[in-house]
Amino acid sequence: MAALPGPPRPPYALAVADLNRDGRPDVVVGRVEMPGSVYFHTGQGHTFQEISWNDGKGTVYGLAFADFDGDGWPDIVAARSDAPNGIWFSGRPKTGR
Ligand SMILES: [Ca+2]
Ligand SMILES: [Ca+2]
Repeated sequence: MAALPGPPRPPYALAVADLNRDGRPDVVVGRVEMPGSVYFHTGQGHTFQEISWNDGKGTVYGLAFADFDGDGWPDIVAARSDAPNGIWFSGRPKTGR
């Protein structure tokens, strides 16, 4: 097993997508009332670099990916409870429901 970096935080949703389009799958985690994480595969052994995403509100219970704004980069869409659902474009949050 390769442990993902950072302190232990309970995940609630997890998905895999190549968000930075380097050909290596990355891991996206959503949590309960704390920011989620994107773990970018570094390509150096079983190591990952963590970047946080979202505003840490509510509970992320569903994750999906598509290029919603047509810039060629996958965006994160999250289903949440107790917070607006939202699409995160390259780190810039746009929420709405
Ligand atoms: Ca990647
Ligand atoms: Ca995009």
